[in-house]
Amino acid sequence: MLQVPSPGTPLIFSFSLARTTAPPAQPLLRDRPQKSSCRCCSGGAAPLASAAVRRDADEGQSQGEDVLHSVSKMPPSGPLNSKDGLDYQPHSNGKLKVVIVGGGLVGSCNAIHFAKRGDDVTVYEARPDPRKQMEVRGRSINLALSDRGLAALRNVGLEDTILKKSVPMEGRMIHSKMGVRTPLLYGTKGQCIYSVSRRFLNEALLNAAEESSNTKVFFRHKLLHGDLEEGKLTLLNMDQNQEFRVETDLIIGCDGAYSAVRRQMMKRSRFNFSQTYIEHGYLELCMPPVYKKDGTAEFAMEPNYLHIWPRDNFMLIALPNQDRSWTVTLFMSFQMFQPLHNEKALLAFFSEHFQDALELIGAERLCKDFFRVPAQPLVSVKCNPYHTKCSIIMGDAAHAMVPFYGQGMNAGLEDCLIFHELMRQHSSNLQLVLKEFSRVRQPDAEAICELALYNYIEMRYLVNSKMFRIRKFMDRILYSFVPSFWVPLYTMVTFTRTPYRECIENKQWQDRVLHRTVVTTLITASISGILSLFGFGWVRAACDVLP
Ligand code: FAD
Ligand code: EGO
Repeated sequence: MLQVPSPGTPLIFSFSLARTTAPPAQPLLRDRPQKSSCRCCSGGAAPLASAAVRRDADEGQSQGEDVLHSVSKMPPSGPLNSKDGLDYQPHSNGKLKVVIVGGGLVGSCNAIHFAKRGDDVTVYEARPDPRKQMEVRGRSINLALSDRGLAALRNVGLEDTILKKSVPMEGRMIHSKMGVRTPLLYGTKGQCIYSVSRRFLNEALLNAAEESSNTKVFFRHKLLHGDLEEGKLTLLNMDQNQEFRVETDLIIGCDGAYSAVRRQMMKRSRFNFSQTYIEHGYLELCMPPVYKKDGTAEFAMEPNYLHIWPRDNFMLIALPNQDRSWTVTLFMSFQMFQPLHNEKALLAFFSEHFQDALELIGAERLCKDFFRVPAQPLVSVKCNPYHTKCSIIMGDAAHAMVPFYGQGMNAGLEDCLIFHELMRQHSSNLQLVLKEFSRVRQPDAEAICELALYNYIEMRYLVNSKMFRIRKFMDRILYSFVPSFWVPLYTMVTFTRTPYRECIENKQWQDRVLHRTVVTTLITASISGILSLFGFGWVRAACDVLP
C-alpha cells in the first residue's frame, strides 16, 4: 500500500516575503473580443479570441517524442517474439481491430494514437456528438492542462492547436478573506499551466480522430456488456433502440469514473477495486467579463493566474476562459451546502467568506448559477489490474481521482502515451504490452490518486490564505536556492513527467530533511536560550557552531 506523506511540514519559516499586491496585470492574451455572452453561462458564442501562446524554451523532461512516427515506420509485424509464449495473432498483416468505449478526452486521444499506427479503430460514445450540441451539460467547463497532458497532445500533433486556444496561468493568486490578493508564481523559469475548455479539447480530438479513414466514431452508442476474454461486446444504438454485437481484437475502456468496461472486469476473480466518495462536492459558477465603454470584454481579475480562495474547510477556485469570463468552482462538504437553500442564505455566505468574488460575479448571476444544478459528488477509484486477455482500461475508468491536484485528465492522456511507448518498446507484442501497462502504470496512477486525496486533506488543514501562502512560499525559497536539489512536489507532478511514485518518494525525503532541520534548530535554539539565562555565554557560542 502506498504511503502518503504526513500532513503539515512544520510552518516554521513564517516570514512573509511575498508581494501582497498584484503586479501590473500583463495579459498574455492578444486581441479583445467584442461583447458576447460568456460560454460558461449561456452556452452560445464560440470562442472569439485567439490567445498569444507563451511556451518557454525549456519544456521540461518530456520523453516519448515522435513515438508514433517510429511505430508507423515499422514493417508490419510478422511472428511476434514474446517472452511468455502467449503470442497474440494480429488479424491481418499486423493491423489490429480496436474498439474504444467512450469518446471523452482519453478515448478520443487514444483513437488518434491507434489510428496513426494504422489500426482499424471504432469509438462508441454514449452521449450525442458535442460538435452538434448547443450546450453540453456535464462536468467542469475548463481544465488545467500541464506537461503530461501536453506531451500526449504533442505526440498526436495537437499541442499547438490546443495551446492557441488556452489561457496560460503563471501562478496562483491567493485571495484572503479581506480581499487581499497575493500572486505566487509556479516557477522561476516561467513554467505555467494552461486553462482549456473541455469542450474545445474534446472537439479538437474528435476532429483529428475522424480525419483518418481507418477511424469511425459512433455517438449515442452505449456499451451494455461484454466478454473481455473473447473480445465480444454488446452495444445499444440509442437512436434506434437496437442492440447489436461486435467482435474485436482489443477493447479499450475509456468510459470514465463509472466505467461499464471496468464493471465487466469486476466479474472476474482476483480483480481489486475500491471507490471512495469524499465529504465534499463541487458546484460551478460563472464570473462574467467586465465590458469597457467601447464594448470590449476584459477579465474581471488578473488573467494569467489560477485564483484560489482558501478557507476553513471549503474553497473557491477560478480558471480563465477564452471569452474572458471565469469558471469559478466551489468545493465544500455536502453538509455545508445544505443550509444554502435560498438566495438570502447564499448571499450571506458569500459576503462573509468571498466578498470580493461576490462583487465580481454579481448577486443575481450567482443565485441563478448556484441553484441551476445541485452540488456534484467527487469520487476516487482505484483498481488493479488494468487489463484482461484482450482489454485495457485507461483514464478515469482506471483511476478516477479527486480534482485537488488538477491531474485527472493529464494522467489519463499520459496513459495513452505510455501505452504507445510500451507498444514500441515491445514491438507491438500486445499480450506483453497489456501486462506491462498494468505492471508499470497501475502503481503510478494509484500514487496520483493518493496524492490528490492527500492534497484534499492538506488544503483543508491550511485553514486560511496566510497558511497556504507560507507553505507555498517555503517551497519556493528552497527551490530558488537549490533548484536541482529541492523540487517542490507540485512542481515535480505538474511540470515534469517524473513517474508519480517517484514524486511521492521525493516528497517523503524532503519531509524527513525538513523535519530534521527544524528539530535541530529548535533544540539548538532552546539549549542556547536556557544557557544564556544563566550567563554561560561561552556554552552558547559553542552551541551556535553545532550543526
Ligand atoms: P470522461 O471525460 O468521463 O469520458 C468518458 C466518456 O465515456 C464520456 O463521454 C461518457 O459519455 C462515455 N461513456 C460512459 N459510459 C459509457 C458506455 N457505457 N458506453 C459508451 N460510452 C460511455 N483534470 C485535469 O487534468 N485538470 C483539471 O483541472 C481538472 N479539473 C477537474 C475538475 C472537476 C470538478 C472534475 C470533476 C474533474 C477534473 N479533472 C481535471 C479530471 C478530468 O475531468 C478527468 O480526469 C477526465 O475527464 C477523464 O477523461 P476520461 O476520458 O477518462 O473520462
Ligand atoms: C500546500 C498548499 C500544499 C484544484 C497547497 C499543497 C492544486 C493544488 C482544486 C487547485 C494548484 C490545477 C486546483 C495548487 C497545496 C488545478 C492546484 C495546489 C485548487 C483546488 C488545481 C497550487 C485545477 C496544493 N492545479 N491545481 O499550488 O497552486 O496546491 F485549489 Cl481546490
